[in-house]
Amino acid sequence: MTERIVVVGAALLDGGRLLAARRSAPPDLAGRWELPGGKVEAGETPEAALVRELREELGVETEALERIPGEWPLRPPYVLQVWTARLRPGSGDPKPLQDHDELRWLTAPEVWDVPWLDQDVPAVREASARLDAR
Ligand code: 9L3
Ligand code: MG
Repeated sequence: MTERIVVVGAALLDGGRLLAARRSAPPDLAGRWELPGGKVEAGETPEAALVRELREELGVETEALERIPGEWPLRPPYVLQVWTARLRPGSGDPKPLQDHDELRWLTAPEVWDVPWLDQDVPAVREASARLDAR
């Protein structure tokens, strides 16, 4: 039996744009862009983890919308799952408070302008399809 630990990533959508966050740590991931999020804690739902992680990392209040089907391998035992999400009204703009040093809102034609983490690429492809649909 293999222990699996879920890492949630947020495809945060606003006004037809997707939020990308540039990691500042750890050194092997720094400079690459990701869907912000982090590890689901014991007893926590993935949706609750997503809301908590975006509050901690970006200082925003969000709502998880729908799971993007699929699951992508990270360094074992971690696997990445992704939900679309939106800002709650009056939440304000995301700020790179923790783990990131730059944020960018990407329109559909800009989605591949940043060097995403390899592990996030399949999920970003799925997320950008939702962007086109919005
Ligand atoms: N990770 C990969 N893609 C993502 C996220 C949120 C996380 N979109 C990887 C990076 C770390 C691990 O998962 O190796 C745990 O993430 P964090 O808790 O450092 O954000
Ligand atoms: Mg994180």
